[in-house]
Amino acid sequence: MGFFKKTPKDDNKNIEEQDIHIISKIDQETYMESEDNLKRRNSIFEKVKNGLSKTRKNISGKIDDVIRSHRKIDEELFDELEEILITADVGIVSTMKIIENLKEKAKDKNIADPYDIKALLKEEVKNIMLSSVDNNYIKLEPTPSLILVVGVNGVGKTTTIGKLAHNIKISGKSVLLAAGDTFRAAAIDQLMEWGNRANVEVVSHQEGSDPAAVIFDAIKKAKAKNIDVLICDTAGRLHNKSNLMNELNKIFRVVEKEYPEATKEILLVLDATTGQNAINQAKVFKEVSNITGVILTKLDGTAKGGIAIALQAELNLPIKLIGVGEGIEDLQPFDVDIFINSIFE
Ligand SMILES: Nc1nc2c(ncn2[C@@H]2O[C@H](COP(=O)(O)OP(=O)(O)OP(=O)(O)O)[C@@H](O)[C@H]2O)c(=O)[nH]1
Ligand SMILES: [Mg+2]
Repeated sequence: MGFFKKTPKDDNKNIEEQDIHIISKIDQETYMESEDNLKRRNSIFEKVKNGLSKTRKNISGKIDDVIRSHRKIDEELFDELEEILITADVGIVSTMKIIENLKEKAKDKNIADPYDIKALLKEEVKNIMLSSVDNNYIKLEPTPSLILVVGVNGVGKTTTIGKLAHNIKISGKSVLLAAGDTFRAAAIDQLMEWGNRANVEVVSHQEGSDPAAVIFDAIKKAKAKNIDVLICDTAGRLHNKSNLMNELNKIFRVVEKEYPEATKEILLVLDATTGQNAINQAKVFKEVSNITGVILTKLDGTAKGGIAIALQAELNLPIKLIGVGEGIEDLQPFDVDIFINSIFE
């Protein structure tokens, strides 16, 4: 099962393959009308909810405890809620904003019962996430499109690319992969293996070769073969900022020069289990490149999924995909409503 909108040319494929998750602007609008889309949405919700169970316990569970222990709404209640958000890595700036708005709303609405605070808090978290970015969709249209995947070592770039390639492929688009991580031979092999699994071709050079040259060749091939989506892996070294900047800039120049017509996404992969480190990485990458979105992996392994809120609300980086496990089904589109419902239920 994939999650990209199926292109019309694939309408004749079997039903099983057509039963894919769809999260695009158009489909959001038709969710209300289509039972099918509702089913898909529910299946995404189930996956995401399971993956976020640790974060839910950490946020929702603790909020329930705090609310239960308070008879009235006072400064102490707000302080305790604030602490819960901060320890869940929501980030100080967004936490302050959320609590401030919460206090105001509670006052405006004359809320006196602590039990009513939770729904209000949920609403405020949602507001702050929605107000900071336009949307959370990966832009693949008009084709051809190119996705450049960046991020430090071990965050999940290559496995995510494999899953993404599979999802885009079964949505009916042609996909090509570029093994732009030439640092280790194993990295190239790993991508090749994903290419095999997803039945997608991989452009690669030898270990140690110039990543920009790999991307150059891949673009040439994508053009020659009329490929819809080219996904490029990159090395995750971050010895120092100028090193990273040089390598990425060289790749960006090649992309701009050779593929100006392509719809582009530069997706930063971050490992949610690394907490504040992930935030720092986001800041560095944002400085050196025009990141268009974040793929937040390993949310299943952490209670600090609040990082998604900090990334989106403080750094204005739209989360586009989340990893909630190691399986191919565990890469899911990010949807603010589904996320909030998953951590507040
Ligand atoms: N639990 C869990 N594990 C994940 C998730 N995403 C990726 N992983 C695992 O993270 C590990 C590292 O993934 P890679 O794809 O090799 O990471 P990378 O960023 O390409 O690493 P380098 O190539 O060394 O820079 C693998 O064991 C993946 O299975 C996720 O959402 N949840
Ligand atoms: Mg890799």
